[in-house]
This record gives sequence, C-alpha cells and structure tokens, in this order.
Amino acid sequence: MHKRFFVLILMLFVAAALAACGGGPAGGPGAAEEPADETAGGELQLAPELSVYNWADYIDEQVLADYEERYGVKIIYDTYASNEDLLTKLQAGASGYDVIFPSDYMVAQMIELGLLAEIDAEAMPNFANISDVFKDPPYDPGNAHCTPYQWGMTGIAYRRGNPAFAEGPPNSWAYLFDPTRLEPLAPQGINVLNDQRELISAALFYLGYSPNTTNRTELEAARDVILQAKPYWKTFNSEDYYSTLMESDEIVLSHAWSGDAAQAFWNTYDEATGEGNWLFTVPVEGAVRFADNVCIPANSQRQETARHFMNYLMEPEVAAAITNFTFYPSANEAAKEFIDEDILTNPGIYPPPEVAAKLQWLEDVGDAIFDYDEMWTAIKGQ
Ligand code: N2P
Repeated sequence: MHKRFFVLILMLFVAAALAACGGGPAGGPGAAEEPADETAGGELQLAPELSVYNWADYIDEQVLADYEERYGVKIIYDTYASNEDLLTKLQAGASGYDVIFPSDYMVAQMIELGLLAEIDAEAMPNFANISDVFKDPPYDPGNAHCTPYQWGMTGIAYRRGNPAFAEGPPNSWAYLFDPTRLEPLAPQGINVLNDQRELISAALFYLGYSPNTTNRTELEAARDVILQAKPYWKTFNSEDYYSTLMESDEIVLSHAWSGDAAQAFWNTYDEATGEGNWLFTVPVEGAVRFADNVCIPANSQRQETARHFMNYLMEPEVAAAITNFTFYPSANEAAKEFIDEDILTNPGIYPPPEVAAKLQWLEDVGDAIFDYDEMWTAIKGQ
C-alpha cells in the first residue's frame, strides 16, 4: 500500500517535471511522447514514431535525424528495391508503414487499388515550394494523395577508360540485349536493374515498341530478348549496385538510374584528374523518365504525423540536402538555391533538351499488368 502510494507520488513528480520542460520541439524525454508543433499552434499531436519506407539510398539520413531531433518523433527507416516490391508488401497487408515513395505509374495503380490515404496538399504550407511542372500530375490529379519528391531517368552507366567504350558511349540498349555487344563485355560484368517495369521497358525501347504497351505479342518479344540476353548478365541488382558492383569494379556496364550513376561518379572522383570512374548515357532508342512521390498508405495509423513529415520534406533546405546527397533532381523549386552548382549543371542529372526529348513516362497499363507479371516470372524463373 505504502509502496503504491510512493509510486503514485513519484509519477506525479515526474509528470510535473516534464511539464516544466515545456514539451516543445526537441524538449526533454517527455517531449518525445507528445511533442508539440509550434507551427500548428501547439494543437498537433505527433506520434512517438513514424515508419518510413523508401528506395535504397534515396534520402540523406541526416534529414531523418534532424526531424527526430526537432520534433521528438523516432523514425523507423527501411528500404525497398522496386515499386513492385513495395506494392507486394502493401498488398500482403503489411501494416505499419506510414510514408512511402512510389513512382508515377505505381501511384496510379495504388490509388486504383485503394492503397493510398487522401491528403490536402494545398493545406500543407510547404507545398507552395513545389514546382508547377510537378503539381497536379496525371497519375494523381490535384495531388489528392501524394506530394512530388524527386525525379530522374534510366539509362546505362559504364566504366570510363574501358576499351570497349573507346569509340563512344554505349548509348544503345543493344549493349544490354544484343549478343554481339554482350559477348565481349559479359566476362567483365554486366548488371541490370532488378525492376520489372524498368527492365521490360528497356527491352521494349530496344525493339522499337512503347514502354507502356499492352500488346501481348510485343511483351512476349520483350521477354524473349531478355531471356536471350540473361546468360550474359552477372547480376539483377537495383539497390546497392553502384557501391557493391560499380565502384568496386565488379562490373563494367549497368542498367542504371541517373542519380545512382552520379553517386558512383562522385564516390570514385579523383581530384587530381578531375574524373570519376563511372559515366552515364541515355540510349538513343529512348528511355524512362520517372517522378517519385511521398504518399501515405491508407492503413497507416499515424497519418497526421505522416502529413507533418511530408510537409517537412518540402522545406527548401531539406529538399536541397536530399538532392545534394542523392544526386536526383528535386521537384522542389524553392530548393534550387540550396542545391550544389555541380549538380544543377550536370547533364547526367538535369538532362539537356535533346536528351529530355527522348524520355518517356511509364504509365499504369491496367489489366495488362498481369501480362507484365507473367513475363517477369518467366524472366526471373529461368
Ligand atoms: C535510388 C532509387 C531511385 C528511384 N537508389 C527510382 N525510381
């Protein structure tokens, strides 16, 4: 009895002490439970934790640490390899994710499947920082579910100085699919993205078809081109390929996302020569342009905190820090003044008009997705 009374007094004392701390951003340990947000007049109650699920190496983790410190919200962070992996997780009923980063076509698919929560983007103070070019996209009219994050393109990364590229950059998908091109390169290592729509679209571009085809015969032709090339490929990797395969010279050529290739360039950059080991080219047959988005799964239990985090990601300095780290252009116009000049002027990151003209968006292909799934199973299975 006495003991219980003592515990009660102790609890009251601790509560009073915590209240005295003010509970403001980055307050005492008590603040972590119910941090207040000054911008919302102290009314917003943030959750103690937020689960963020993103592409590999697609954020500056310092940005997460800063959010934790500023708002007392602990971030549980995890990464995925492709849109389809993310979709599979959500469809399997994975709960617990509060913030995800699907690409354009996948946003459309997820909206269709009822997997995304609605938001009021205009009500987020930092939404005004987003470039008009990225607002109100066809895959999410009115930004009813997601806010734009970063964008980029898909092409081919290649090892500078390799004699195979002496006559010029490997700027054709033939370098991934034509056995006469593959044969001399295969012993030195080739990687392709472990990503269904990306790899199938590369084959479709190579064959001169639309990357969004719903024609079964064209998809089968793409599958066959991939199966014929597959024995020449060393790896299917879309997560850590630039650090574990490119920078370490395990391969000489990779199907690659632009920012990942730029990271490999800068991570191997030699001050003395002014050169990095890895270069990036966009194939002449055409290539994918993508825009990734910040969205909230419909089953998130912490939607208010997720929206608060989305708004934080749209702060100009935060968005710029992410681009300066990932080498992917930001959809945030106000961030530009904080982005490194080297990045803003790099044609491998911000494509010049003649390259931009060759890029195409992936779109939601409707029921043809079952054909894509079937092709992918055949590709990965053999
Ligand atoms: C970064 C992944 C880029 C996102 N490693 C491709 N949509």
